[in-house]
Amino acid sequence: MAFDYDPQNIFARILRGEIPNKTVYENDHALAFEDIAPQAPVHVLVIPKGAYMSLDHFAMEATAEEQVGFMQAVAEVCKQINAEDGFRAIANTRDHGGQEVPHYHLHILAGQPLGKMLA
Ligand code: DGP
Repeated sequence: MAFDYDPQNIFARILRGEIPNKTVYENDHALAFEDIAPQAPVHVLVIPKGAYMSLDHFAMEATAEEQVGFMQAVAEVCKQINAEDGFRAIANTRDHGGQEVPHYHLHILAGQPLGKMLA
């Protein structure tokens, strides 16, 4: 499928410094910051710096270096949030997945029991 990235999406604007964010961690390939509307005591978004719309776009087209950099950011967030008790990672994807911002982002939710989503 063709991935048609919109450079005006809100996370692209955050990456360009046009909109402030509460940064949790940053490296050459990824930025982690607090979600503006937290759904749990800890709610961090990890995004790649490259122009990828979704998890599948990132998985198919990002370089190995970008993918490693992204996962390093995930690891750093997990260290910072005291993840021993567990957490949930979600990548809403396009319409059926309920994705609102068309720049790939991984939600990391933690800090309380989150219930079971899938039977
Ligand atoms: P999704 O539905 O998976 O596309 O989630 C988008 C998330 O992005 C949602 O939890 C709210 C968050 N969000 C939207 N706009 C902003 C913003 O300007 N700053 C921050 N930090 N988060 C935002």
